[in-house]
Amino acid sequence: MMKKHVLALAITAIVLAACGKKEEPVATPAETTPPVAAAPAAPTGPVLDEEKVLNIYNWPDYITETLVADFEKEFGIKVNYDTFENNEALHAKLVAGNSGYDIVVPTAGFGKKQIDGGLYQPIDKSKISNYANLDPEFMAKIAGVDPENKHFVPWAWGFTTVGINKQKVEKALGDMPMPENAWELVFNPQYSSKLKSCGIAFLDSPSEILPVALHYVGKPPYSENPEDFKAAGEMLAKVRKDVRLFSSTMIDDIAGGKACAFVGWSGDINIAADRVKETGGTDEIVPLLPTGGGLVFIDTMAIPKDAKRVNNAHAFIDFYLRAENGAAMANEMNYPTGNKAALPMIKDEVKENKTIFLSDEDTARLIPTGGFSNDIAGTLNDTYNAFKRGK
Ligand code: N2P
Repeated sequence: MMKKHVLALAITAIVLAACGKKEEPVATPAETTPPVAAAPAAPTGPVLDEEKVLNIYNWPDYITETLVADFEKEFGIKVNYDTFENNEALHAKLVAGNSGYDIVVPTAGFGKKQIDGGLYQPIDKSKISNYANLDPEFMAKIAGVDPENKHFVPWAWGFTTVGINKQKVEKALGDMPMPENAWELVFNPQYSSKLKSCGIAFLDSPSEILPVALHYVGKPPYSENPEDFKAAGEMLAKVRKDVRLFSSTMIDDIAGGKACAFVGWSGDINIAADRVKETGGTDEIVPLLPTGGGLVFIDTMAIPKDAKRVNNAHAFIDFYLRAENGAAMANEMNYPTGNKAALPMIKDEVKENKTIFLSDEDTARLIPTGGFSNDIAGTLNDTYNAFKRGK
């Protein structure tokens, strides 16, 4: 048995050396193996790279506590896990090339131009035994930006929305009732001028702020028309004086009381809410479901075209797609998953939280996933930077 195994490996090595590339071991031709009576099938684990390393680049606060350690232990692979603050930062890394990363987690809509630019290699679905756990309807949505789901495998999804510290906002608004469309809190000076005292925070990213600003002023959220950006920029300029911070550490900023109204990510707002409760705070932190829509993001795993440890990357993706790992993402991190098999393992309190698993009505109001083309990137960045600089 042992000998057979060694022989198979040797033949594989020769074949690989002859091909000059590192790939999945080639099956040994039947004739070369001596017949062994009733040999049990050799255990088939995933094919791994020689280098027992995997470099992952993901968003902060977006992974369950033990996932990396569990993977490392089971597969004997050392994971280097780095984080980026927004899609723009990830994009810059990928465009520069040689990032060293084997898995990155772009938002699907934003990542479309990375696919178009040839920055990713296709996923080999035959190496992902848990692929069938994914919800076909959800995959169909992603196929809108990644035809046939060739490059993107879902990590988690959520929406960018307005969140509040309820007590502080109510106090700051005084007699003014809450607006029906929660975006008014941060985009309408009548409200923002009142909330200035307890702090308004915006996510620090053009691709998060401009779609919701465009939508708010009645333009297409992913407009390609510079005139529309002008309208959004004028609206933003009027509330600039009321914005306290542009944040890349929103959970800390919310839980630490730096802001009472914020444009943030649904799950992160819920994480901040949990943190306040756990530390004995009484303030209620809530992501609102604006009638004016939240901005959907579907974040996905992708393998950069120059990734070095492609087999390890596939092994990790397969591991992540185990139902229990998808469920943990919702249970621990407040982000829903595209993993259908995970649903029965998600806690009732999470499933019933309408800011995590949205009602049909709120889902219908969401701003669908999309992306800006490279042609409008200059206008997008200029509009955002002018807003941030306040000029
Ligand atoms: C980070 C969640 C980020 C999702 N905690 C935004 N795409």
